[in-house]
Amino acid sequence: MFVVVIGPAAAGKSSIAEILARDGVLINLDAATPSKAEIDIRKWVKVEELQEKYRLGINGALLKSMELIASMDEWISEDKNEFKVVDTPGQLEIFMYHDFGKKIIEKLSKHDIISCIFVVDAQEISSIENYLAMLAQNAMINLKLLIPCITAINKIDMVDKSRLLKYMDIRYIEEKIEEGDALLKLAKGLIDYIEYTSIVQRPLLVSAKTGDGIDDLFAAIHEVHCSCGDIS
Ligand SMILES: Nc1nc2c(ncn2[C@@H]2O[C@H](COP(=O)(O)OP(=O)(O)O)[C@@H](O)[C@H]2O)c(=O)[nH]1
Ligand SMILES: [Mg+2]
Repeated sequence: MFVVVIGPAAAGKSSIAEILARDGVLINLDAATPSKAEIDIRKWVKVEELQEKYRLGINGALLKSMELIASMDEWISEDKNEFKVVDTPGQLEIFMYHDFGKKIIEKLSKHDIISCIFVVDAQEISSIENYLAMLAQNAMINLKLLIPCITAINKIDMVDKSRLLKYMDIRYIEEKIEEGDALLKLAKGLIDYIEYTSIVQRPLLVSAKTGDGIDDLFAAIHEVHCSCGDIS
């Protein structure tokens, strides 16, 4: 199985990928960041070299790196018995907007089944609106990549866990939305949209630092393929 770890910069993707790969193989596709991964894309593609060669800024060079990675085969480990964790750069648009991310997923799917983990930073979820926006992003990733994607809310050691657990209760969200006005319709529509599009609906609260929730994350990764994606 490939487990592709996606998410914004500094959410903790690499930290989680390293933990998940303890009993498997770590593949680093972030061509900008040195990594201890067994398979490191920087052996073939380095962002700083692309910047110089194509006269690109950091973002353009990272996009270029994903284009090259999508057309390469060297980095794909073919052993079907292995648990392969794929770490990615923090440019979410690679997966949500451009087709390079999709091409990389298609390439992987020729070799083995794939799960995806969408890692977000718990500290960024300071309101129900932020929580809903985060779920909508996960729904978009599901839609764009067509693979089951588990949301892992990381750095749970840094926030009040009970507040996040409240947001995860759909009745609490509906109550709060009723109290608001301007964005009422949008938020209600968003809940319907998320329920309709999300394959995996229950976000997991984890901490790469303390190890909290990591067992649940492992279980969800294995469960997502065994139960046709329904872990809600
Ligand atoms: N407190 C805390 N810090 C974390 C956690 N996970 C990652 N970090 C820190 O967040 C920063 C970014 O982590 P990194 O894994 O490099 O994020 P990435 O850019 O998404 O790959 C680093 O300083 C990590 O030590 C966590 O669960 N709790
Ligand atoms: Mg990283």
